[in-house]
Amino acid sequence: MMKLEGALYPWRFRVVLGLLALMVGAIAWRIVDLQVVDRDFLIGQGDARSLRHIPIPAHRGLITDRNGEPLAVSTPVTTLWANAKELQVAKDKWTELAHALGQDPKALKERLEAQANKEFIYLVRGLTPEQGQGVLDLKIPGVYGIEEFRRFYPAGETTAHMVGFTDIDDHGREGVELAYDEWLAGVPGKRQVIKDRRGRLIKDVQVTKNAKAGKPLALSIDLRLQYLANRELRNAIIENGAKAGSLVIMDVKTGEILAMVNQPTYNPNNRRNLQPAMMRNRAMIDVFEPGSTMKAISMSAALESGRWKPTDKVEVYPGTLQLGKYTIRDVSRSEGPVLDLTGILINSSNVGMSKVAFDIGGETIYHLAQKIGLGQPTGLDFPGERVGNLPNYREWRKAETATLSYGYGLSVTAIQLAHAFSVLANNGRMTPLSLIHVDEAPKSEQVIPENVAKTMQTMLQQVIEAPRGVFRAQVPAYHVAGKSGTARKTSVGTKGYAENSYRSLFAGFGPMSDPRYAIVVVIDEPSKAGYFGGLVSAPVFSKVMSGTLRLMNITPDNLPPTQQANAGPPAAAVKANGGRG
Ligand code: 59J
Repeated sequence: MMKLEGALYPWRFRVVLGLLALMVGAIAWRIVDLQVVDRDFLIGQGDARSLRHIPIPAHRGLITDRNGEPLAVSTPVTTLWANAKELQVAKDKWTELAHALGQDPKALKERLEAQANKEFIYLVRGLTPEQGQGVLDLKIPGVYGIEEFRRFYPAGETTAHMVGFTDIDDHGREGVELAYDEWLAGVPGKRQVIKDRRGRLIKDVQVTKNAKAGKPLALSIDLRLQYLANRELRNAIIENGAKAGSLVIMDVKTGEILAMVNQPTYNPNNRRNLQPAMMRNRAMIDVFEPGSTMKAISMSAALESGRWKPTDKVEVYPGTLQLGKYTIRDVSRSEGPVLDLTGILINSSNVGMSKVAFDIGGETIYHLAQKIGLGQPTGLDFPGERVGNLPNYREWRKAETATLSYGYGLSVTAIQLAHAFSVLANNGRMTPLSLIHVDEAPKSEQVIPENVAKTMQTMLQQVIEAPRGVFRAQVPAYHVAGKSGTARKTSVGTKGYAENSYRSLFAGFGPMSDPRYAIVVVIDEPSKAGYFGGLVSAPVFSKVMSGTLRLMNITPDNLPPTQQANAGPPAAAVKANGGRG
């Protein structure tokens, strides 16, 4: 007879059964626990390990000139990065990768070894999408690509200082790119993706936040004028062996800056070997003593005082004026011992100007200089912009009054000087400066009486058109006005002025029938034949004003009688206004 073992030990059977039941129960509980109780937590944890948010780059706003010509354009680029940990298993592919990236295989190897533990390192940034895809197609484990945008500057060095540039992360770093960064930048979006354990993208899930594109910006500048200004300034710098220079063109009615160029300049699309001197937007960040261009402001103050009219006479003989131990000198001999106010401007007599200044007082000149913006904030807030300095002496001594009247002891920027001359050109009305295209002229303020401004226009026209005038500033077919200046530069270290380094200036406007454009030319340290503003800077003014009036289709106001009927080529126009070209 067979006997069941279990029957022999019934307690054992029950123990095994009980244990089995317990195990089943535990498993069942764990299933319930995982599937029901901890479900949400676990799904969340799982997703966190595979669902990722990656940023969607925002398209940076287009910068254009006033006519819509592109000046800063965002183009899509591919940036390649690597999970260096993952790349360690593909050491055999490193040389191939280096060649594809155009990098030195040894240098890449050193980098990958030094950063072997990093899960994210940049391999190369800003490739064209085609170049980037070419490398990705090699399918080297651990090599990935991301889409970015990079700025391209179609006008290159011509607009470099004005437009500025962005850094590698596409944030504004200089110029308008920096000043208007918030406006241009936009807001990056977010995209949800699923990645595997190694960070490889498996699936695009959804866009959780759309990228908000930056806004476009139309500048006040006219690219055609910018090219013209840059070309003429560069030629003059080379011809005169000068160190640097600036040129500004303004619309006197709207306050818009139509062109602003500096030399030396740089190519913003290739910033290797960039020297600080090339990057300076000198027209706004360099200050200088305006020298004799200041006489236009001092003379306005004299006329406004009501004590002087253009034909009033002043003795300038013998061309020097002693003030204690201080001597004021005229550089060139004046046409006579006595000059009227227009004559003081034409001959650029420091002595004559000083005598007028003593009569009206330094404060009178100071107040006008202040109202017209010299040494004052422009409101443009351009990165690095300087304000300059207009000192207000508590007690105006003769020497200070004299030197202020002919342009020393104060410092200004080229932009401020252009703004001041634009007020004279705009019949005494000052319009706020703008680097941005404005649709209609903003409100202007009468800072000089209209009749004074108009008288100054006539006097400054004489400075160019009179027999002893600055004939090199004349513009064929148009009447223009302006003032030259030649200022000794203050020498660093010493308190005085350098013997042999000068700044050649010219500030003017036209056409006289209805002044529209003001131009300032600054040439720093001309070192060839001459250095007088009337010799070095006046011809640049002439060429740039001439080109500007033609490009802007301004009707000639100085055609010789025979040509007025059928406005032909204005070749003989210079002779018609008594020119001495
Ligand atoms: C000048 C000065 C320096 C500063 C002088 C230019 C003064 C002065 C002390 C000597 C050359 C030079 C405060 S010159 O701008 O008078 O533009 O075509 O730098 O006078 O007192 O060997 N400009 N320039 N002066 N300083 N301090 C004339 C004049 C001017 C010309 C020519 C000839 C100076 C007509 C200048 C021009 O109008």
